[in-house]
Amino acid sequence: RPDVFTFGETMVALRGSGPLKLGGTMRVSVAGAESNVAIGLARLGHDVRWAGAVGEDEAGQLVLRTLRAEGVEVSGAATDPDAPTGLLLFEPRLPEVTRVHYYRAGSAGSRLAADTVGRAFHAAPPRVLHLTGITPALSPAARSAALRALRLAREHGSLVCLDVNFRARLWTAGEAAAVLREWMPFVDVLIASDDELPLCLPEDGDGPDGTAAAAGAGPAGPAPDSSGSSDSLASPDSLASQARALLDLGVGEVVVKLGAAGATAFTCGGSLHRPARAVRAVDAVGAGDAFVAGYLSALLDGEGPAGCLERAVTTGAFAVASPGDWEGAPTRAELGMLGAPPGTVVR
Ligand code: KDG
Repeated sequence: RPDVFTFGETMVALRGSGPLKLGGTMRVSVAGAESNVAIGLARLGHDVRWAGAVGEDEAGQLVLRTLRAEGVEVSGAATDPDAPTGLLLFEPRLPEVTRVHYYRAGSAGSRLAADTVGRAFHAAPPRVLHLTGITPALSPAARSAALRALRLAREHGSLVCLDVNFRARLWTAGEAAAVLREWMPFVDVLIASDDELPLCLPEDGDGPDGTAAAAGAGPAGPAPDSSGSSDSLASPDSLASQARALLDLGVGEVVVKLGAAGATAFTCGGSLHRPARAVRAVDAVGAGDAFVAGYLSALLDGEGPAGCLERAVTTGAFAVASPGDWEGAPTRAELGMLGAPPGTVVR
């Protein structure tokens, strides 16, 4: 069995160095939450498969070539002759703030078919299925593809990991909640930032014990890009009660990303917090995906929540400390580099 199967939209990503409207040069790469996770896992030595759809264009070739070069198996991916590969522009506006512009409506990736995912899953049922809440936001077809994967995972006994990754540019909090709440019975490991948890909880009054109804999932929903930040922290009590409600629904582990404040894992056995690792922040984009890669890597190695959190905050820190979504992801041998004193030269 492969370790992990994941799928979603991966786009060509252009990264500038200042305000986009001023022009200038941009660096060409690829980005997609699920493929970021796939690359992170492949760097750590895992057998990872990615499926998605790209256009029959050079941009699509760049996506597939990059993933292959990173050791991600892409034979299950589809090429759509009738739609282009999507595009994403990153505009660093302040050291701490990056603006994202999508050109993905009607893209090949957003037209991902359930059959593509079904075929790729059947070809080699994985130990872990990883998906994100971005895919169902792309189109009804992509939403059906995700549901097909969830059903197949249950049939084949694959563990399901879901990273909520709420994207306010793609759908509303209400739309997201309607889908994610239905998915909860399939999910074994739920990863979310603190303000995304309410999207997964039953609506007010529907909670298993009526206590943890969707507090905070008001009309505005989570912050536009819910990457977890220390100034939006829910109180520890409300986090714990929301996590408990999700565990009561049958989710095995609820892992809450708290940005610079670290992460907390909740299981039936209790909760465990791990602070973030100190690094000089260069680019926070992709940190959540790197965190997931580290968490799943340790889980596949048989580690418990403490080991999973430890590797997750380490891989997350590597992502924050390097430009790009996935470029700085560590190999297994590099994991120990973090925390070396300034000026360290590895010879
Ligand atoms: O987590 C970073 C990714 O989310 C981003 O680079 C691209 O997948 C992406 C998205 O849809 O926002």
